[in-house]
Amino acid sequence: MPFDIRAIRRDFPILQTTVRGKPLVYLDNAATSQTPQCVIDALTHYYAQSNANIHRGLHYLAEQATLAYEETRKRVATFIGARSSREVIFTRNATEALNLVAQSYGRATLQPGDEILLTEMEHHSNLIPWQLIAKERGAVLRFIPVVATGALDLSRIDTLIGPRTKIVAFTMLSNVMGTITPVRELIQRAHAVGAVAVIDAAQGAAHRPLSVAEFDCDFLAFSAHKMCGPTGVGILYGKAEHLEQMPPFLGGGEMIHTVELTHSTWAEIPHKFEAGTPNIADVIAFRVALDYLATIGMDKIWAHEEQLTRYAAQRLAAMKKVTIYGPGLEDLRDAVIAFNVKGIHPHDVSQALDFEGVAIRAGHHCCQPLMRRLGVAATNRASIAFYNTFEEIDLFISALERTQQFFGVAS
Ligand code: 7TS
Repeated sequence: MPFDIRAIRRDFPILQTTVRGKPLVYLDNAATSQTPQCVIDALTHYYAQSNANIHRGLHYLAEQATLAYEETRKRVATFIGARSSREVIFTRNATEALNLVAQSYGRATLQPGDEILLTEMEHHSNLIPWQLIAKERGAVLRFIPVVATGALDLSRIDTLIGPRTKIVAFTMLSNVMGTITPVRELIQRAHAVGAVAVIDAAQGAAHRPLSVAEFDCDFLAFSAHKMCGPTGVGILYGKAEHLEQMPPFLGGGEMIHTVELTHSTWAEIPHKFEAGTPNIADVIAFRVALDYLATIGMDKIWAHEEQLTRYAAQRLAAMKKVTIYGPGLEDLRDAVIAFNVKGIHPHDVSQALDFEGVAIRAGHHCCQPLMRRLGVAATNRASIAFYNTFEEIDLFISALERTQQFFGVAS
């Protein structure tokens, strides 16, 4: 199917709306993506036609809802190249998926003095869970540094990874700088010392084709809401051999095999990790989002976004008094650009752009250690999705030029 941007944009009702009387230019996709009509329809259809609790009732609706929910699990498995849908666990978001690994795998395996290797560019969601479990188990956190170009500095990796390293957890794609991390290389390094590799694909899964089988990662986490799906659905992929050994994360209904008053046994994976009534409607609608992305093609999505990101970075770089953080114009960068405008606080830039209908994010982007590394308290961030256009980048840049003029720091 050809990449027809006009047709794609018609699929998203929100992209037809205006904000403060201006056409919406949505460049906050790293925070959450917009939702196509087919996903909205799937949600309405579920509540109108097949609402029931799953995995328990024997009536028609319960059966239909259960089938549809499990259908999404199979769809996710295919989408990420997992060997089996048993390796796909539904959580609330990527954050909960990463906490699950830390609280279950981490608590069961970490010994005092063991090391967890992270990077300096992690989102707090892939940092705090490890801080919590490291403190509890007496484990030590180590960090791969980030250099000025936003890349990971692997020159001293041999001093950071070794026999004490038990977990290596890192993002596929920086949610601040758009840096693409060397996923395969890091996974191989982790496995070479017997550590497990945990991939935070919250950004990565939305932008590039990925295969957990090809990566050979042990765990991978992402969120549906960053890839055209509803909010409230996260995915944890885990190799069956790990998941089978791991204790439950949360206890309650539907995760048990037998229950006595004082002890219990657990259901098979993946159900062992899905206590209580899950987010049925949103999981079911997420299948439609994955079908939608697959119909367009993740390779085409990546190719379009790559061009747009390059164009946006070039236009920003051509402006005076604008600093871009992370990869240079010649380096690979994916969908995310952090920048500051000299003399204007990022919150003011963001607010001024909002008056023009342009939505970006300003702040620390849940990456306070990275902000310190970059020597700033906050940045602006424009983040791109496949439904964005070159015209929208132009509107963003001209709104930014007017902002500079308004604040008297015109280039
Ligand atoms: N990891 C990365 C790399 C992220 O970018 C985010 C969310 C998360 C984990 C957490 O995802 P959640 O769905 O569990 O919240 N990032 C952002 C962002 O950059 N702006 O808003 C949310």
